[in-house]
Amino acid sequence: MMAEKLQPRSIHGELTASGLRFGIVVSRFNSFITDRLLAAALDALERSGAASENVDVVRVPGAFELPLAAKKLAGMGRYDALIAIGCILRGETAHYDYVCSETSRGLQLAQMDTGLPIIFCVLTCDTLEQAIDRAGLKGGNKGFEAGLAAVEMAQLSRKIGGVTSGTSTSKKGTASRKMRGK
Ligand code: INI
Repeated sequence: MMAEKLQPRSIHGELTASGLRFGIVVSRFNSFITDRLLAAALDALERSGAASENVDVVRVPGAFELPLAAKKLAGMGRYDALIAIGCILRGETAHYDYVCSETSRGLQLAQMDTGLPIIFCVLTCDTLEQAIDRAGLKGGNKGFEAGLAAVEMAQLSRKIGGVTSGTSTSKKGTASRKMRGK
């Protein structure tokens, strides 16, 4: 039977970035792709109303280094959301699998440990063509999607922030400062 009268409250994050602070960690490896993802992420933040002085870009050598840099940025308590940008392309050895799994695991751990949204904008592709398709060609641009996801999660965290475990940056970020009226 379908419920007919129940109309639950909808809780979601608005796509409004005004006054929010973002950190973007970008890997230099496969920069042909990551630069395009970064440009699209910045475009999404700008179009959502983010200000230049509230967006920082941090470069790391490769995707494997994204988690540590993201966790350190989260610990600064400056940001409302982070975006991790990378591109991992399959080679002839198992190296790809290690970099993929540790990068995704590390970013998720950093997000869960700190309570700060960390958007996963790491392409994991078999071929360069697949990556190009997702960095501005047939598959759109995953960087733009990541920028919007960062805004939405930053706003959602304002609403459902609450208590987080570990070194919660949500207690220190712009959103909570605003909630405390500071
Ligand atoms: N890093 C990437 O970001 N993408 C890759 O495709 C890649 N491959 O294939 O090797 C890659 N390797 C480097 C790795 O991320 C580290 O920077 C390196 O191992 C030093 O820790």
